[in-house]
Amino acid sequence: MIKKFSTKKIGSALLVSGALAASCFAPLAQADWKGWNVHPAGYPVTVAMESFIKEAEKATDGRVSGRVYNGAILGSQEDAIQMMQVGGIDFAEFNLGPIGASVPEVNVVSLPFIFKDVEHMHRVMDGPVGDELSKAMEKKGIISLAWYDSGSRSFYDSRKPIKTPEDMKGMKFRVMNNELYVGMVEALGGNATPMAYSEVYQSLKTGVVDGAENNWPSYDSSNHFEVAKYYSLTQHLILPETLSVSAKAWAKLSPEDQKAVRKAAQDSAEFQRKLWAEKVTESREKLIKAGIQITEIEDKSAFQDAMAPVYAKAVKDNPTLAPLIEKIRNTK
Ligand code: BDP
Repeated sequence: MIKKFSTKKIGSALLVSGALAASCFAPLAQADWKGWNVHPAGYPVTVAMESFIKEAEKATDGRVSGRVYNGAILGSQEDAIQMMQVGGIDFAEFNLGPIGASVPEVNVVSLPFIFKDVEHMHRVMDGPVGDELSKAMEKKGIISLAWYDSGSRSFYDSRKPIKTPEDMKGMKFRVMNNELYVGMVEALGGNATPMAYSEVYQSLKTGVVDGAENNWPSYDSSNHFEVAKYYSLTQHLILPETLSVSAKAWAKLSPEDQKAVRKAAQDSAEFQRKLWAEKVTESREKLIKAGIQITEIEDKSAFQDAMAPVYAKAVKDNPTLAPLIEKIRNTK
């Protein structure tokens, strides 16, 4: 009697031998990278990250590929920074604010009003200070490949316009995870509580906090404007962001592939900066139509002067910040 093989069995036998053949003949292991992202689809960071991983795949003939997980579904930014340090995620786009909690040198960019404007921040980050911060991050397992933009952050709240620091008295603001920001809000007379980004909408809505602070595109995409309509243009922070790869994933690449992936990251940063500029205008126009109340603050000196103790404490806690502050101030 001829023994009949079920097609299912033949199929799985073929699959197994196929997989064996692939693993024997593949020239190099293929890296399938997991990418962390806090933002939603369509946000400039998201679009640029997707373009990065696609270009990296092309440039390495598929030896690197990956997927971007949006909306912080892999965990909060605070957790993701730690996950990257142990190789639990392979690439991510982080704001340098929360990175300062793990890499103290990076706190220099979180000193309020340290940059004159976005162009100054670009000159600093594209020069020796940017390189120094990359090296400090590398020592902590985070390989920064390119700097992305996130504009300037201003306060918004559900109660009233902020024209002077006195207006912040008695109000509670959410800040990103970094003690320095708690000190910043307290020096201005308010109260602050660090909180994950995903929790802010509900906290504003229910009055757990009165306000938060962010740039135009995030104020828009997070829908915080719906529950905190007073946007007061303090522009106290201009924070760079980083497209990074975990040191563990990076070490598995050949030098040629590292070069190709770095190039894909830098091209994506150029793309992101263009998308960013467009998004700022789009969000501002949309939110004005939606009825938010903007407060322009021509003279920011009261806010700036109040930052002296914040700088003093930051330098006392971490003396390596002093020369970095100098270098940023000397960057024309
Ligand atoms: C956005 C940043 C994002 C932060 C968020 C926040 O791009 O990385 O998570 O602010 O405030 O502007 O948490």
